[in-house]
Formats: sequence, C-alpha cells, structure tokens
Amino acid sequence: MDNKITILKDEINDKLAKTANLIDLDKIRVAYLGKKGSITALLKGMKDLSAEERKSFGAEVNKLKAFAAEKIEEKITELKEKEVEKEIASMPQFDVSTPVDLTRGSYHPITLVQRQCETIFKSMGFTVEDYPEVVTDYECFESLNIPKHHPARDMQDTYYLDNGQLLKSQTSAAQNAILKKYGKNLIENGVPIKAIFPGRCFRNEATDACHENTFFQMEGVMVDKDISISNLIFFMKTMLSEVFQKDIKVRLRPGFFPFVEPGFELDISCLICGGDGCPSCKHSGWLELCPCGMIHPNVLSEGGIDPEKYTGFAFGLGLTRLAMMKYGIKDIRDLNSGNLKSLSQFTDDE
Ligand code: FA5
Repeated sequence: MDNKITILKDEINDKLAKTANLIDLDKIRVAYLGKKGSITALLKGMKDLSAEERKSFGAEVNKLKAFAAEKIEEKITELKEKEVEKEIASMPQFDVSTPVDLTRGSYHPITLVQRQCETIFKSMGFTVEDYPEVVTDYECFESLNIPKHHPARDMQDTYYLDNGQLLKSQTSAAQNAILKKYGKNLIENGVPIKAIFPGRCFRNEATDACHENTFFQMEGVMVDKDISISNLIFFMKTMLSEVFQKDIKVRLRPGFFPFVEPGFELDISCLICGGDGCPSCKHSGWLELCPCGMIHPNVLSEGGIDPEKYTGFAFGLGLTRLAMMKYGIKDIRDLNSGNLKSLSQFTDDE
C-alpha cells in the first residue's frame, strides 16, 4: 500500500512538471482528486482494511491528497503568471513620454469657434451653461411665448419623440431654465443675469450649402435693470470684431420671434463671395447669422422675473454658420462629413 502512495506521488510530480497549460492541469486534478480519481479510489478502498491498517493508511492517503492539492494550486499560480507575462509581452509597447503627434487629430472648426466665443463672452462676465439635447415642449416652445398650435411653430420643423419630448430645435429652449436659475440672485442681490449656452440643434431641414438638419447655435441672455437695444448691439459688435479680427459688413433688420419684442435679424455680408452672391448665402450676398432682440415680457414673467422692473436681451448665434464664414467653408455639409483631411487643416488655431 505504501508503495502505491509513493508511486502516485512520483507520478503526480512528474505529470505536473510536464504540464504547460491550465486545461491539462485540470485534467490532472480530476484524474487524482476527482470523484473517480486515483486518490479518491484509495480512500474508498480503505473499507476493506482492518481498523488498525485503516488508521495508518488513511493518514498517509490524506497526506497524499493534501500534497496533490497543494502542488496543483502552486502549478495553477505558476501557469497563470506565465499567461499574464505572455499577454504583456504580446501587447504593443507604449512609451508614455513620447510627445503627442498632433497630426493624428485636430479640433473641429465648430469646436474652435465655440471655444473662441466662450472666451470672448467669459471675458465680458458671461457664464457658460450646458443644456440637454432632448427637451420638453414647455422648454422649447411654451415657456418662450409659443403656445401649442401657434403658427410660429411652423418656423422650425421639429423632431418629436414618442414620449412627447423633442430634439432641441433651438438653444432658446434653455432660456426659461437660465432665468429661473439666476433670477433669485438678480432679484435679491442685484446681480445681472449674463449667460451663454452653446448646443446642438436639430430640425427636419432640406439641406443645402447653408442649411443642415443638425447644427450648432449659441444662445446668450442678459437681464438687469435698464438693459436696452444699445447693450445688445454693443455685445454683438464686440463678439463679431473679436471673432473675425477685421471689419465685416453687418446689417440689422426687423425679425419676428415670439420670445423677443422687438426682434431683429443680424446678417453678415457673405465672406465666401464678398457679398456678390453664391450658394453659401443663397445668392443674396448676406447670411443670417445671429437673430436677437429684447426678451418678451411674457418670457421674463414665465422665468419668474418682473418685466416691470427688469429688461433683457437674447440672441441665438448660428455657430455652424460662423465656422463657415470664419474658415471660408463653402458648404455647411462639409462640417458634418467627418472628412478628416479637410477638417484637420484648422488645428493651428488652437
Ligand atoms: C432661432 O433659432 C432663434 N431661437 C434665435 C433667437 C434667439 C432669436 C434669441 C431671438 C432671440 P433661427 O431659426 O433663425 O432662430 O436660427 C438662428 C440661427 O441659427 C440662424 O441665423 C442660423 O445662423 C442658424 N441656423 C438656423 N437653422 C439652421 C440650419 N438649418 N442650418 C444651419 N444653421 C442654422
């Protein structure tokens, strides 16, 4: 019997030494320690021994069992470590101290103008807000003096979701929330509301050189005592001269938006054709860029602000069109094309 134990011990040592993977190792475990394994069989066979033999032999078999279990565990650890080492060796090696190769990617032109506008407005005391892309009918229309079935809704062919929400068709959708967020500080501490909120907008548009179904706007609001159209014009002029760093021709004309009164369309002379007319400006020589106006009293009231005491302006800058004009991009659709070759040329600006 003792001889049997010695043979099994040598056998186990020998097999473990030759095993190079976890699958074979598990087969060895089953062969010796499994229900039908050799060591288990020895234990089962003890019933035929005398009480004395059973005692001493049982102790030996249990020692063998513990030895086998320990050796198998050791081998598992050893093989797992080897597998990890193998995997690490097969991985591409990165040198984290290598300088980043900027030719591999670049900021999108819209990101560049958005960041530039944010810097300009932040320097004038505006805070930058973020807002969701999926909003409610109340946020996008009702709070903006556009009740259900109002004809002004036809100005924006909106994507509605099954749950009644919609894809933000204009950044104005954040106006009500901003008025509510900062109104308390205005009323109690006299701190003017000055915020901009850039964001992606969606409309079911027939696309052309200056219309996309997905585009970016940047809304801005300022509310305080005695805010007038002159303040609005000052901020619009400052923003445009900072972005373009040169004189550009601008025109302000009346425009209708239910949430401002009076309302304006701010157009810039097309920088693609110099005002002669081209597909980028629908052959008019002018590009609608930044509608604006004095916030309607109903919108202020809905935001919890007394229109008898406070006035304010709002604007909705077309960021995507601004990027077109700034970088001389003739077709707005190129900006969403994902063509890295054409987009990468703007990296130097950052
Ligand atoms: C609005 O969206 C108003 N919410 C703007 C506003 C805000 C007015 C605050 C008054 C006060 P409009 O639909 O005109 O307005 O869009 C504003 C600007 O977004 C346009 O002048 C244009 O620059 C840009 N824009 C609108 N539709 C598109 C489009 N399909 N593709 C690209 N740019 C667009």
